[in-house]
Amino acid sequence: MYPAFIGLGANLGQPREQLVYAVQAMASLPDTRLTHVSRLYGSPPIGPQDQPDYVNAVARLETALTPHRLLAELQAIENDAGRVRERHWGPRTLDLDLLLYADDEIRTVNLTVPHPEMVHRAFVIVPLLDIASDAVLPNGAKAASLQAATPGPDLLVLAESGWWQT
Ligand code: ROI
Repeated sequence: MYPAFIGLGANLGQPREQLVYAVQAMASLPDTRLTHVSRLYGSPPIGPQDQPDYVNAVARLETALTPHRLLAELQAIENDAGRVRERHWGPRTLDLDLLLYADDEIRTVNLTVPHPEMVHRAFVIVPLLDIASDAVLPNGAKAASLQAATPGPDLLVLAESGWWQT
C-alpha cells in the first residue's frame, strides 16, 4: 500500500455536499483505505475572478492502485458528481487532484505528480499540513516551510475535521 494525497475543490452546485460525496466515494475505492481528511476551507478563486469562492480540503489514502489507475478512479468520481467544466481554470462541480503519490515523480501526458501548482496554493498546503504536518515533497522540500503554508486572511476554516461524516 502506498500513501497518496488528494486535493478536493468545488465551487458550483452544492460544494460542501460534493466534497462529502467525494470523500465517501474515495473511501469505497477498491484496494484503498481512507486514513485522514483535513478541515474544510473556503478560499477565493485562484485564476479568473468571475467565479464563486471555492470549498477545499485534502484527503490521505493508502492504496494499492497504481497512480494512473487511481487517477482514472478519481476522474470517474468527478464525473459521477456531475462534473461540468466550462473552461480552463473555470468553475467546477468537483475537482480531485492527485497531489502526491508515495515519493514518486511522474511526468506523463495526463498525469504530473507532484501536482505542479500545489506548492503555490495555500488552499492545498494548509489542509495538507492539517493531516501531515511533516509532509515532504519528492525534491526534499518540507511543506511546512513553503510560503503557502502561511495563509493570508482569505483562507477560512469552514468546518473542523469530521465534516464529511454524516
Ligand atoms: N481556486 C481555489 N481557491 N480553489 C480551487 O480548488 C481552485 N481550483 C482551480 C483554480 C481554477 C485554479 N482555482 C482554484 O482549478
